[in-house]
Amino acid sequence: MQRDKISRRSFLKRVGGATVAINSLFGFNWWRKNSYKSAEIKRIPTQCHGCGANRCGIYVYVKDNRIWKIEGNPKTHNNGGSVCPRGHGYIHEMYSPARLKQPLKRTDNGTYEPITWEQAFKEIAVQLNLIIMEHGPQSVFWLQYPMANAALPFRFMHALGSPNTCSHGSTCYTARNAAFNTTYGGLPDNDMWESRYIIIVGRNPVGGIKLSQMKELSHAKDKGARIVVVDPRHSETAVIANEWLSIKPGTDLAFLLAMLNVIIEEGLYDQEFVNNHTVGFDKLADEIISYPPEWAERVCDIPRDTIYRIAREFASYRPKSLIHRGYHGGYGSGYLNSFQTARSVAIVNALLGNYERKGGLYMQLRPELGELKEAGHPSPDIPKVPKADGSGIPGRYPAGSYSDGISHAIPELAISGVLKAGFVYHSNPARTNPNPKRVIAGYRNLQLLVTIDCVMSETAALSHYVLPESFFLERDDSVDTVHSAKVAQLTITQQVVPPMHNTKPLLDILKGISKGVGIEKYFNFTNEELNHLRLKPLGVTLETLRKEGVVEVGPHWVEGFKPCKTPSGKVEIYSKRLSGWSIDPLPRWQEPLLSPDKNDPHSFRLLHGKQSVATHSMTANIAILMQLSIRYNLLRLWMNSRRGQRIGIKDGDMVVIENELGKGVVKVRLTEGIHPSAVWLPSGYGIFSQALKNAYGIGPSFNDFLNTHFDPVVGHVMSSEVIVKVKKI
Ligand SMILES: Nc1nc2c(c(=O)[nH]1)N[C@H]1C(S)=C(S)[C@@H](COP(=O)(O)OP(=O)(O)OC[C@H]3O[C@@H](n4cnc5c(=O)[nH]c(N)nc54)[C@H](O)[C@@H]3O)O[C@H]1N2
Ligand SMILES: Nc1nc2c(c(=O)[nH]1)N[C@H]1C(S)=C(S)[C@@H](COP(=O)(O)OP(=O)(O)OC[C@H]3O[C@@H](n4cnc5c(=O)[nH]c(N)nc54)[C@H](O)[C@@H]3O)O[C@H]1N2
Ligand SMILES: [Mo]
Repeated sequence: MQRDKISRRSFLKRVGGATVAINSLFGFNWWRKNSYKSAEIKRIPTQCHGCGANRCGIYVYVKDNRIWKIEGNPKTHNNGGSVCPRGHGYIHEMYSPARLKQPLKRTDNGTYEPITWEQAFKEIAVQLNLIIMEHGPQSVFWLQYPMANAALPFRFMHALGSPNTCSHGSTCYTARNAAFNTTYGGLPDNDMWESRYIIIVGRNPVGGIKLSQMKELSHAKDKGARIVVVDPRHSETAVIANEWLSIKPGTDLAFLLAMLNVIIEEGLYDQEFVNNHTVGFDKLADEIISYPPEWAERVCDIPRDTIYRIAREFASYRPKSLIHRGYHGGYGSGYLNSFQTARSVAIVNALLGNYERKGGLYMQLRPELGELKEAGHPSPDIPKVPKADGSGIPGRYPAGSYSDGISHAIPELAISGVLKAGFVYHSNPARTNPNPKRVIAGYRNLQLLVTIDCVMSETAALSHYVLPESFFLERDDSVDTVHSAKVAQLTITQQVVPPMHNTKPLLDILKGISKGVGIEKYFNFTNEELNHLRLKPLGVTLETLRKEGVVEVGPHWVEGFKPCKTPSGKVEIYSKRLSGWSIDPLPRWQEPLLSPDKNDPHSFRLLHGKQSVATHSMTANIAILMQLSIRYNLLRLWMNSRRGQRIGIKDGDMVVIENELGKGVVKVRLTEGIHPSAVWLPSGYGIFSQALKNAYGIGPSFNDFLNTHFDPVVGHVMSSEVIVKVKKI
């Protein structure tokens, strides 16, 4: 109890000023006395924006134009009636004094002055015109969150003539996506609900929250399914698993190759599926002999007997067994071998016929939304120039996707002068990309940087112009789709309350800038018209969608193989396309790029990951979420107890993490729950924008220690290829 009191007090001391400000802005007492009791309660469905990834359906309860509370919309697949801590926390951002309240322009002395929208649009357009005239449209980039509104910036950039639009994907999931695209022709989902044996490799849906997956996992467990978590860390998901395999980080590929070895050598695979629906099995069978569990145990630290047992058990449940498709932690963008690791996950599932089967992986159905051109609106052509970051280009990053690109290449391209101007929309690369010093140097080198955000993020604070977007509860977005289930759903983010400040939604911002650069004909529509058109082919009215918040659109997924969108139409165990690019066409063992120094007891691999109370950098400033972190002592570096003892570190000690790039101080959590070769740092801290007072200066970020890498297949960030020294202060 005592500890809790102290942490709460010290927390309030840190956020003191902000707490007072929040209270006066809320005017909560005034509101409670004057309008709370008599006000009509409206319940408006919309989507939660507390994380970029999920867009859960919620009901917002509004009294007298004030948000009272939110609840999960029980009809949405993504969350089925629940809301996670970040969702509840994020609505507080609406009333935060840190919100941007009007457009801002950087002055010569580095401060910001408020300007009108008209001035902002005019000046940005003039500068954009000059830059395009001198350096061409491809010198302009746009970085954004991948989400429902994403089509609008592509339209804007294509109209300008630039292919350089990218998402945060290169720091998140591009290795995984490219691997599943190569193997299956698309990214499948997991049917954990029906599965009897679930292996999860480096994914933690309970901490890196996806509410639907948490529900599916507990349902499967209740029905007697076996859950195996392969993770160097005893994660929140490992807590509910039957078995936790503490793997040496960066070596999942060895574990999976050995699984393939047992499945093939012992003939445990689905012969019929392999014969009819895959290519290259024989080539894999020839090579896989080199990877028995006896070999793998030396590489990945999982005992050979365990690998044999798991492979046999897992295969015995086929096709109602699956290896989870993963996301970020294990092989999204972590290691040099992440692409081949994700390929191996896809191949194990395919050999057992766990693909397009109940209880296995399956391809979600995507409804075809209507388009603006159907109402005669002109569509700009896709520019023919290649992407400046090299994604999707043979000889550079051939398997990279056009829409994700390589966001962390921007600083380099800005320093070399290839990029001159850019827009950052709903993203914060100065905090979420590797090596902030280099990101800052790169972005500062741009002639024009415009950030569209709701707060003064680290990236906004580098920008020439900062444009405030209305908060998600204050605006309408493009109609969205939810695919992560056996039938697709349409959903929508719609306005719940009027904007509090002088802010605009994205479409109005694009309209404003497009006038001055002569591309306004591409934005001659309202959001309402866009949404009507998106819905038109699906036979759903905007009115119904607004009322329900979510509407199912068929057809339902049915079991059974469908031709893959791969060159052969089959599951490509062997990929000719990869061999044409001089990339291993079969998964073969590949060491991680870096390894800790075995002779130095202070040397560790630095891992990072999600905690339930934070989304990347974007929620750190929310007082109530940061308070939960402090209340539960969440900001600690996990270190293996034996390793700690060896270097004189006790549980709760303060330590310095250091390498050639960065230095940071943090408290240690000694635990048996982490592989001895690594330390693990939660990833929601390290805010250095001084405007974000509740989070400023609290804890380091893994990015402070991470060099700028590009893997050779998709150019992803390799965010776990980082070695640090840890010492007691
Ligand atoms: N609370 C919360 N939830 C989120 C988000 C958030 O910011 N906060 N963000 C959303 C987004 S964008 C994403 S991408 C997902 C991420 O979701 P996840 O990928 O599940 O999250 P992570 O915490 O990055 O990593 C998962 C696990 O991988 C483990 N891991 C690290 N290295 C290795 C390795 O080499 N091998 C293996 N086997 N395991 C390893 C980590 O210990 C961690 O437990 O979460 C989504 N949900
Ligand atoms: N430090 C750190 N770095 C990371 C990660 C991490 O957890 N921590 N995770 C990695 C992963 S998995 C991912 S996916 C990426 C994510 O990388 P980013 O997309 O850069 O991460 P966020 O912190 O979510 O940044 C979102 C930005 O959008 C702003 N924003 C929020 N809502 C709105 C809105 O409605 N409109 C507008 N215009 N802006 C809005 C937020 O204020 C914030 O500045 O980062 C990767 N790198
Ligand atoms: Mo992510």
